[in-house]
Amino acid sequence: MKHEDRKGRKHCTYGRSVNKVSILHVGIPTFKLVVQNRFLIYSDTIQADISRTFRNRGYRTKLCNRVQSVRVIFQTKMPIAKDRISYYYDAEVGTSYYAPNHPMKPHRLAMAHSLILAYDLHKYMEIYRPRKSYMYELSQFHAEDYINFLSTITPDKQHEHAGMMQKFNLGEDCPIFDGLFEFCRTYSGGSIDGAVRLNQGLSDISINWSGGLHHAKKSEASGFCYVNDLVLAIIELLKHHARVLYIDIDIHHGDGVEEAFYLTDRVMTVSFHKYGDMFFPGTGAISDIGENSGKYYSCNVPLHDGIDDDSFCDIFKTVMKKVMDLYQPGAIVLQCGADSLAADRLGCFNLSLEGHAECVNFMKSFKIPILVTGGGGYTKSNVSRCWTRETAALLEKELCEDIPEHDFYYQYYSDGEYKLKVTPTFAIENLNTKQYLQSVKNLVLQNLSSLDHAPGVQMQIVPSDTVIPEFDENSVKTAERWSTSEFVYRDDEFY
Ligand code: V1D
Ligand code: CA
Repeated sequence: MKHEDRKGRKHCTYGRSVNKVSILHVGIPTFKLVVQNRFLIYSDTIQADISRTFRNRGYRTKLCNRVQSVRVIFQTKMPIAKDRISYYYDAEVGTSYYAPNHPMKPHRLAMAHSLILAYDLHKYMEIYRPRKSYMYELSQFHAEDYINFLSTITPDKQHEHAGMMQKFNLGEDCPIFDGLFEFCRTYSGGSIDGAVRLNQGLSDISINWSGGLHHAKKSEASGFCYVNDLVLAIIELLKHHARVLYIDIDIHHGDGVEEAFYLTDRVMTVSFHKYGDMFFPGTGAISDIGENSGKYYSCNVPLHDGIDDDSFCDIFKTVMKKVMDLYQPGAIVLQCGADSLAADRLGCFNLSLEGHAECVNFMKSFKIPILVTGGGGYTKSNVSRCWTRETAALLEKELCEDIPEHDFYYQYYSDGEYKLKVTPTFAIENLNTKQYLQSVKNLVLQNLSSLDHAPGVQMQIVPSDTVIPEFDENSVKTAERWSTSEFVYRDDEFY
């Protein structure tokens, strides 16, 4: 929506939806419901539901005994509390540089952050500069010798360590660059802290567009990923939740996360990806469903080139609705790799921003604590468009299609006429026929129907949120050891 300010300049504003409950009650009330010290009266048929709705929205509610009262006609309008969203970004990750001609450009993170600020979205979130995760936190998943190597190797020394470079799969896809280990500590710190905030009930949604590096393995870098922040965040969520659901809409298979939890029913992984033609990483067949206790708790949706919004959203919603019904997770981690968009430099799907964001909206609609991360994405201007659009979706804000002027405006957004849109191309044929998609759906739903309904778990002694193991007391300052991500005040510092 456009409006003029007092000086007559035109500005864009974002549809601000004022959330209101409007309840008209006619009848003889039997229960008294107190919401934030104001009381509302309802009949006994709807009171439990209404009370839960308010509680889920963050209101303090108290349900009192039956009220002996007269007939009332009662109408109330109450604002509903918005989702509390925490957002993690450190400018240092946005200046990291893999290698000349390498498709992974962390600069896309600086562009996305800048666009999010240009649209004023920071005003509605808590902005954090993530703390750097510690070695012992990384070792919750990764092998110590691998993490030690990552922490000491430098570009000039790498040639002296050819054996280790090969052992840990470092090289062309995963080069050693200046500041590599700090980069890993920062993007993983954001995802871990995002999970901690969800666990503590301080946020409903955590966003870390710098995270989502789903290919990293226990002792191996892979596909531009060194440390698997998603696995680390899920391990954190498992301290509070019996079941965690991982969803991956990057065009590549989420192999690192799947592998980490392949044998357990406490994490269900669902990846949508291009499969076949030797497409990286080559895993993610529909028949890969998990093993031992994890049998049926890994789910793969293999797709062909050119999938469009309608087909993708249809299969995504069908599968995820069934997963949510059966698995009933306590928390969700959603990897939103933007290489599934049309015109991606490495990808071959044909999604628009709307199709991609519809998946995010769909998962948000279940109102379960959710960590949302980035991932792949190789057409920089579209990556920043995508994650800005999805930040707005999570905030329930509408964005003006004209990109606001900001630092990167002229250099990067002329490609789409300075619009916040990604146009699917007719030049790409959708090789996913109706029959193919139906057969994938049938097989996936058949596998899902074999899983136990919401498996229980004996929650034993739950580790504390920030486990500090034994280590050299003198090597780390006390304040540093216990610190969490730094809150960035909204009006004074936006990098
Ligand atoms: F084109 C390149 C130029 C320089 C360095 C690497 C590449 C490149 C393009 N595609 N590398 C790839 C993929 N690697 C291979 C290798 C050939 N080897 C035998 C394997 O095909 C890797 C693609 C990684 C995709 C990463 C990701 O988008 O899924 C991601 N998600 O989160 C972070 C990254
Ligand atoms: Ca995927």
